[in-house]
Amino acid sequence: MTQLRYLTAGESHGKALVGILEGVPAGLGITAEELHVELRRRKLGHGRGARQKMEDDACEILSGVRHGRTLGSPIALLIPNRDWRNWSEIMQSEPFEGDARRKLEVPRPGHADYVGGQKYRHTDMRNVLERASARETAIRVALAAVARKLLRELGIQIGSRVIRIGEVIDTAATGDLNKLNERADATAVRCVDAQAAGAMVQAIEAAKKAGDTLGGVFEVYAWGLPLGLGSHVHWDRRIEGLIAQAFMSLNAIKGVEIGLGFGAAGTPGSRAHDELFPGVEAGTVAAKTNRSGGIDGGITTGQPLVIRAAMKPIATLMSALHSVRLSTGEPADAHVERSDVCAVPAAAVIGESLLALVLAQAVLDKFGGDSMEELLPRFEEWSRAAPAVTSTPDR
Ligand code: EPS
Repeated sequence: MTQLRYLTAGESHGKALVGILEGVPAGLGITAEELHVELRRRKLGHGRGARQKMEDDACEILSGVRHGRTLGSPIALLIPNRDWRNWSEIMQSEPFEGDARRKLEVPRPGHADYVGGQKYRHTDMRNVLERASARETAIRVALAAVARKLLRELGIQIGSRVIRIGEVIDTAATGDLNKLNERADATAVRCVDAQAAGAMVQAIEAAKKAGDTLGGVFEVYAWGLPLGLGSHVHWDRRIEGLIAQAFMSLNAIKGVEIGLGFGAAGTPGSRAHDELFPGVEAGTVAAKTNRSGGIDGGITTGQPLVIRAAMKPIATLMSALHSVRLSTGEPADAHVERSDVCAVPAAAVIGESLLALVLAQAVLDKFGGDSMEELLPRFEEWSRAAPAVTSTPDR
């Protein structure tokens, strides 16, 4: 069993989102404001709908933290949904008969509506929509902010950029990872190149006008890692498997790549791997490339992790797709309700968060510790004993 575990609960238009993170060592400094920094980053991005303006995502720490430091006990977080006031009757937990408002009877193709409704025997597929909604990711980002803080104490950083929205691709080099988030946070769609950002915004506006939606691709990086997270010895300890699972758990993600990813399939072996050279310091090893994306054989090499994920377009279209009214079996336009046109920039920040949770889990599984006091020296000693593969500039 892994040391760090989490659970979330909450419906999109329910009263609140809640989450519990268990296994965080005691003595980690954390404040609600540090959670808010990440929650605000998640709200960024052109293409979100009216709901984003309504929600302030104010997160309350209910337990597990005292006087700004973790206690080692479960950390419980709460994000109230401000929209709840408009849904308090429709979404109430008390028995409530005869209200057909906001009932969902025509499933949206590509959404969980139909399969979820069939599986859980719901005739009103709002009972599926509410939990299938990506609103849930707000609480995951809040929980992950604690994991990020733990990683940062160890010198591990995480950042992301959007590289594609619809047909528009940002081909600019990622550059200095330490400046990545600052640059990406500053553009309207979390990409690096200002010109590409402008074209992406235009593409989103055109999709909106057409009642359509757009997907895209984002890239997540982690750097400052030690060698040795994950393992080659068993399928469920391989770190790329854990990362792929976490990314695939994010709504609308249909593909995940690490390093060269699908590109490796067409690259000869002579150009698909990272040749090793003596490092600058005696006893260390360096690579001029990072085609592996920082993972070999299920184990981190210490080079930056490079993960790419493809998000499909959101399944709620204002120009509805063909579907079926399940009560009559007749063709009908799919259910339409307020939604986003494009959420790829938000997904990138959520991807960072999911990676933080996986990496914090892997760190705690390897080094353990009930307190930061215990964890930190173990981590440092290991990093000296088994130095990371260093990156040398490509010449
Ligand atoms: C979502 C639909 C929209 C999004 C929501 C996710 O909400 P609504 O149906 O209330 O307009 O804004 O995302 C969030 C509220 C959020 O915080 O990310 C969906 O159906 O997945």
